[in-house]
Amino acid sequence: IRGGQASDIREHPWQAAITVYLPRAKSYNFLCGGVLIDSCWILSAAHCFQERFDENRLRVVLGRTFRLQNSSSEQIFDVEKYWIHEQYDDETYDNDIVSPFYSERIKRGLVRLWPQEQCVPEKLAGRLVTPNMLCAGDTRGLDDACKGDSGGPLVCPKNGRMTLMGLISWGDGCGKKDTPGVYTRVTNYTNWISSKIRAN
Ligand code: 4AZ
Repeated sequence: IRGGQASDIREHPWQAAITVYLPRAKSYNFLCGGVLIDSCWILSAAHCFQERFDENRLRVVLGRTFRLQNSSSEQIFDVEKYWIHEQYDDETYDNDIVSPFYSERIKRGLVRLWPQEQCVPEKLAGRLVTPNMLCAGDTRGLDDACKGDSGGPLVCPKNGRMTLMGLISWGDGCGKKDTPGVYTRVTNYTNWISSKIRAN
């Protein structure tokens, strides 16, 4: 998160950290964010899994405020299986390297949804924007998602509940004025998500 504020996992208990075992380091390393959407079901960004990691190398951590600090509220889960969307297109993820410079503590940022007519390549270094994406940003250009946040949730208050609207996906840099972050438009996938859960 660029800008934003230090937060506590209890403010967004659905936040997950996905970690991958690195044999050379003999340790689990942070891979991406995720969001708990049902018991035993996490949603994240497909580009985090482009390397097609074996399931037995992956772990999901819930309930932690600090990335490397155990907590009495944490729960760690093995991953049984994951599904990358059948139409996922990795073309537009040039240099999508994983940075090791992560915040040690969970953060939150405040952004506003952008009108779709302003969510266009002209605002995003010419990169393609599809109807499966949504834009959100801080009008002050301060708070924004950034490297390492991918797969984490964008939530909006709706009828007194926080509702999942987006998954952090990409952007043109971070925290640039008049440049939004780009998120997977989760509402386009409710049928896809339900079918995966139902079938498994
Ligand atoms: C990234 O590299 C990334 N400012 C995620 C979100 C944004 C930029 C980059 C949006 O994972």
